[in-house]
Amino acid sequence: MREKNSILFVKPPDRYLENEFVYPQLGPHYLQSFLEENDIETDLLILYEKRDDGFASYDRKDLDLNELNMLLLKHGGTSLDTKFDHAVFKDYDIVGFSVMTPQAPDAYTLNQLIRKTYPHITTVIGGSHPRYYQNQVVNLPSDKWFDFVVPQDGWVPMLEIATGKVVRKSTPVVLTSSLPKLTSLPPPTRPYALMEKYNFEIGGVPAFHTITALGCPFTCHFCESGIEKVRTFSERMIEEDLEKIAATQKSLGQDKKAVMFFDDVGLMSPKQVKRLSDVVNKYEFDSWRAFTHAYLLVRHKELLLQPFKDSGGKRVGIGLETGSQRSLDLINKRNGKKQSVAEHYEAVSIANSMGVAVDAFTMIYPWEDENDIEDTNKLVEFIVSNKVDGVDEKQRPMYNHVDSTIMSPFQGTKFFDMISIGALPNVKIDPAADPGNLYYKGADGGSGWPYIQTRLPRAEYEITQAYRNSLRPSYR
Ligand code: B12
Ligand code: SF4
Repeated sequence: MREKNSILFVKPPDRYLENEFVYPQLGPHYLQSFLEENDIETDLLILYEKRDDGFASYDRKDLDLNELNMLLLKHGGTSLDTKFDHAVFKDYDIVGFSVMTPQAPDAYTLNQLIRKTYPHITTVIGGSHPRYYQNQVVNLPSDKWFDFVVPQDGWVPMLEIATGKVVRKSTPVVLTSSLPKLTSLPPPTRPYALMEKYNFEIGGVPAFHTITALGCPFTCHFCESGIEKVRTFSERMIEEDLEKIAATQKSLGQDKKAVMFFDDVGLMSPKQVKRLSDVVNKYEFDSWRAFTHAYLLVRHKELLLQPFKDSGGKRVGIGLETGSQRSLDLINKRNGKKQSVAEHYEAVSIANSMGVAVDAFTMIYPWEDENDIEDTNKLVEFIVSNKVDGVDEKQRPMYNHVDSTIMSPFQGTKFFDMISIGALPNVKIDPAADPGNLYYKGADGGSGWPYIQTRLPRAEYEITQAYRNSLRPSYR
């Protein structure tokens, strides 16, 4: 009998995504470093599929294990990148899956394989899928269920499982934990062999991403994070993370480097922008990107963007969502406070005139008619044609970028509830929708389709989506 449990984290494949190696799925990396601080070493298995057959349909196909590849990252720093072989699980006592909803069917398939082939293994599921689909996960059939279901924070439950403080029972055990503060946690692991595979640029410079906080003060009805309490990581932790990212980029031989802050509470106030700019400067990043909001840009203008720009900031992400005032009102981003489409136009103009390009996220909503579609087309056409007054690190002109997606109402969102009670006329969700089809941005910029009724037919929305995405620049 080994003295300590041996633990493997698993990231299931993201088969519907255009590129699996754009951003690492950070959840398990935060847990790894926390366990390491508690003298528990863990390995990480990144599963991915190499797709070379083009993308025929946005609808999910069952997982073919022969198509799967695996990158095994061992705690000592060694790694193995090869075809998937389930014998990889054999020597572990605990296998913990980190699962977002579109990954769920594959995670279930892999868990079923483990339960059948290696019954000694305790299996755990964490991540945003069990958070928002807890009932479905707990009620999986017995050949697929997980011994532990962790719907919220993973730090404490994973420590308890690893140290044997909790033991498996004959039915799934739910371990719910929510740390009031995240200030004493270590930064995520950044395994070299994984970071080496990532390929994302900001303003012409290779970039990795991180987050500064969990939760969000806004209330978009299409998003599960609406009014989830904001919990920030400590400044020390963010600094340590940036230091690690910078060191990894250096050892990868990247002479220029950038960082992206992926949370929605990045550029919120002049004070906060200044604070982030100082850290970015301290670790000598050439460029960075973060998210902001249209009304904040309109309100603070250069007070918000100047420190960003002075520290190399080239692009901001903004959820501009729609050019239809009707849809914007329904989204309710600011919890009852009016937000206007006119501010969307103004925010883009302000950023561009300061030499900052905008990555605009827009959506098509299933209640939209020809007028709504036309209004958003106008907004998108404006964004892609508005001139950005600056060049990137490669001295190329900068362009705004647009993502056009079709809203996928995950469980836990206000729109899911509204549609379920018939509060949005002409829209019905397919109650049997496969979670693997619940994604809003996948290969070829396409979206999954979870509806049985929408205001316009699916094909019209998809033609609109393809048109908007076709306006995107060839680089950013
Ligand atoms: C960065 C980001 C991305 C990045 C990187 C992915 C990633 N997961 O890191 C990219 C761009 C690739 C991405 C893509 C998508 N994303 Co995203 N993303 C985020 C974001 C902003 C931060 C993720 C993060 O780093 N969190 C920090 C870590 C610490 O949190 P965490 O992953 O939840 O992990 C904690 C717990 O869940 C738990 N845990 C996690 N794994 C495990 C494993 C075990 C064993 C245990 C015990 C616990 C555990 O412990 C951790 C610490 O408490 C989140 C919102 C957010 N703030 O979390 C959305 C979010 C996760 N994304 C979301 C969505 C919808 C998507 C997409 C489907 C969008 C699309 N393309 O259609 C894809 C799905 C990609 C996929 N893997 O399937 C939703 C997920 C909803 C859902 N039901 O799953 C979220 C919650 C945003 C939202 N509110 O809509 N995303
Ligand atoms: S989509 Fe809206 S509610 Fe969700 S994280 Fe972004 S700003 Fe917050």
